[in-house]
Amino acid sequence: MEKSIAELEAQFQARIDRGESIEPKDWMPEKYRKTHIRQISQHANSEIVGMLPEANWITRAPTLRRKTALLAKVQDEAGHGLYLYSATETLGISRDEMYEKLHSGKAKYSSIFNYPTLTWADMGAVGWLVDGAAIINQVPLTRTSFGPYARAMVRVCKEESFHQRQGYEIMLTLCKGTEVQKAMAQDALNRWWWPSLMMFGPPDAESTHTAQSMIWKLKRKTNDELRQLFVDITKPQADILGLTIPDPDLKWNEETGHYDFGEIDWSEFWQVVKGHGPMNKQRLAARNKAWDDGEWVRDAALAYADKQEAMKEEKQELKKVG
Ligand code: BYC
Repeated sequence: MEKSIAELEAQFQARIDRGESIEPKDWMPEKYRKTHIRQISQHANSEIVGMLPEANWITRAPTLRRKTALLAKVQDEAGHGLYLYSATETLGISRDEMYEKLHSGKAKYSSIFNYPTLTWADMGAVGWLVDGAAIINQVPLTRTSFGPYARAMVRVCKEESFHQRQGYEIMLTLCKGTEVQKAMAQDALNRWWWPSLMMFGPPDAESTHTAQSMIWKLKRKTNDELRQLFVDITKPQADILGLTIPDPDLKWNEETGHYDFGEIDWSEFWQVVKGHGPMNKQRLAARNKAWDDGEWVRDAALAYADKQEAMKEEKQELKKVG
């Protein structure tokens, strides 16, 4: 007798509760598939759009060593995007459809990449804070229930820790430098601190997807838990740099064993998510331009593939005749 959807869903949830990995060909509820397409494709988009703010500084890196490290980092982000688009494709959506949604502004990517990178110190602050936040968010995702996503995260996290260190080292060098260099590092921290806290998403009480995603083990920690962890880890790092986090309410709380921190400006977050951040238009325009400029490469690759196919068929015909 065929199982009802309710029975299949119960069996599916039991597999997740036992800690089994869900693979692309396994039966899964339609909502599980859809929310994974949503989150993983948004994540892939973030990696690709996330290349832009840092690519902006490759030609202006102060030394050859810095340039090489920054180039490698930006290239790594492209790789992360590709693993994640591939993982999403296993759920039955094509890469072209995901690109189309990104380019038309329908698909989301992380709010953080809609802020400008104004000085070299921003390369330090982005590596330290943005990649630092990414690691905190993504380490729990190495245990996410969907196999291809979990496996992609293992490699991504290894690379992100190199990125975080190169960013922190830039900050450390600036902070040990002249007064002007230290001021530049402080200014970058002032601009990137609050947007970095927003990366973790809205407060749990207002998060649309957290509750269900925790049940499916798509998310292993909530937005607020991860944000708190980030603050607790990052504050001592700022102290080592001798920099001040721009939050007068940030203080150690003996009772909770965590740092308390000030109110986040959620209206700014939603403005950016809705497309009205400082750089939203430029980011989308840059992605669209890259897509249009790459048309001849896609055409040439397709023409080559068609030609190869035609030659193969011709050879097979000749074999038959001969
Ligand atoms: N920006 O119910 P919620 C990187 C949306 S790449 C924009 O809590 P969820 C890096 C959310 O999509 C960093 N939108 O959602 C790359 C939802 O809208 P929809 C990217 C956001 O999914 C290059 C609505 O708000 N990392 O690190 O349960 C260089 C309600 O939110 C944001 C990932 O993508 C945001 N910040 O939780 C350097 C990690 N936050 O979809 C570094 C994987 C929320 O209903 N993703 N929204 O239209 C996640 O862990 C989760 O998706 C989130 C959000 C924690 C981000």
